[in-house]
Order: sequence, then C-alpha cells, then structure tokens
Amino acid sequence: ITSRQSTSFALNMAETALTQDELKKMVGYKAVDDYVKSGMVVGLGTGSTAYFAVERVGNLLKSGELKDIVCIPTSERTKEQALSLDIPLVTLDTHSKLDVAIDGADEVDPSLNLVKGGGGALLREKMVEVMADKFIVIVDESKLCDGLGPGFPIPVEITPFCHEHTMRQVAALDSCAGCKPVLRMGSSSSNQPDGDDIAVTDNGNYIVDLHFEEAIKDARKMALDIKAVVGVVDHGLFCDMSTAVIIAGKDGISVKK
Ligand code: ABF
Repeated sequence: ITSRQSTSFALNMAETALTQDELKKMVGYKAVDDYVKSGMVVGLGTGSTAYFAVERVGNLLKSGELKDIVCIPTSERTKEQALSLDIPLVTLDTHSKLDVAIDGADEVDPSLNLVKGGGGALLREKMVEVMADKFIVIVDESKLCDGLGPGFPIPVEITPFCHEHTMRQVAALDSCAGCKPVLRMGSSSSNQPDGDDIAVTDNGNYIVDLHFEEAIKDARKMALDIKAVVGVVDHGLFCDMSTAVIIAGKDGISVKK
C-alpha cells in the first residue's frame, strides 16, 4: 500500500468512527423516538447524554410530531434546558405518576443496576425515576462494567449538618468495608479537587463519593444499609429500576432489558 493510500484509509476510518457525542446523541434520540408518545408525562434526566433526549423532545414538540406531553426535569440544569426549548414542565407534586423517564448513568452492571449521581442530581433523578412506569437508561458503551464500584465512586447525598459525622457512619458500614469516602468539592456535578468550596446540590446538601477498589458484592444490601444511616438523604445506587438500557457502541446501538 502506498503511503497516500494508507493515509486515506486512516482518514476514512477516522470519519467512520463516531465521536462520543455522536454516540450519546444516537441513544438520546432513539430513547425518545422509541418510548415517548403524545399525551405522556415524561421524566427528563441530567447529564450530557440525557441532554440529547431533552433536545429531541423539544425538536419533536416544535415540529408537531409530539403533542400534549408534560415533562418533569431531574435537576435545575435540565429545567433550564427544557425551558429554553419551550417544553411544558410540571412537578411530582401535580404528577406523581410518569409514563416514562429517560436518563444517563455513570455505570451499568450486567443486572442493569446503576451508579448515578456523577452529575450531583441523584436525589431528584431517583424521586422521578422510581415513579415512572418505564425507566430508560441511555449510555455509551464506556459505562458498562462487570461490577459496580471500581469504575466510578458511589455518590451519597448527605445533610450539611455534621456531615463529617455522617461520612464516618457510612464508611463504618460493613457493606462499605474498604471504601474511601471523599467529600465532593467544587461544582456538584464533578469533583474538582482544586475547588476550595464544598459542592452543594440543587437541594442544598453535600455529596460524599465512596471510592472502592473491589467490585461491590451486594449492591442491593449496600443500598439499604447506606439509606438507613441517619444524615444520609439518598445515594447513587439505582437497583432494580431500569426497564431497558440503550447502549451506543462503535458497532452501533444495542438494547439490554
Ligand atoms: C446523570 O447522568 C447522572 O446520574 C449521571 O451521573 C450522569 C451521567 O452523565 P453523562 O451522561 O454526562 O455521562 O443522570
């Protein structure tokens, strides 16, 4: 092969390799196209993948292909994006039941249990998504793992009052043995070690990220144990909630149920 041919081959490969953003857009749009119908109550997730699902809802409402839907945002960031797209918004106070919720995740294990909360929105996400008849998770394949934990720390939302005490109580749980608790600094949506302020969620709480070196053996038990600690508001283990996970990979889109 001449050097020119090998160069064009390389360029061609580069062109066919979708960017991560294009993969996120693919799954975000597919989730809305496959699961959102006119007249529904729809939960809108938080994060860069859910961003595309919200964008698709706005576009389809604008074109008239979707009508008479109302949406519930899972964070102030999503609320702002939805408002900018003229998506009609309601809250759980008036709509406790949703037809479908669509959201991203930080990790997905083989049982479709999730780690969420990298975006600092886990409480409102979980409040909305437990009330949805269908919870559709949209991820690029980098989020798939064999066991939750090592790939992404487990976020726990705790009250600011005596937060160091609550962090110690969580870290002392048998089911959290070996974890390294780190109080999230900087913005609530990512740990910025240089941030000298403690990150504060939309709900005025703090987040502690539990770092594990080994895969969690029993996510369901850990979820129950963490939630039982007084001072914990909620955590980023979403167990037995996913209806389907739509995955964008280099070979295309796949769906796990
Ligand atoms: C949100 O989506 C969070 O729960 C989770 O951390 C995040 C994943 O973000 P991204 O799609 O940008 O990877 O729902």
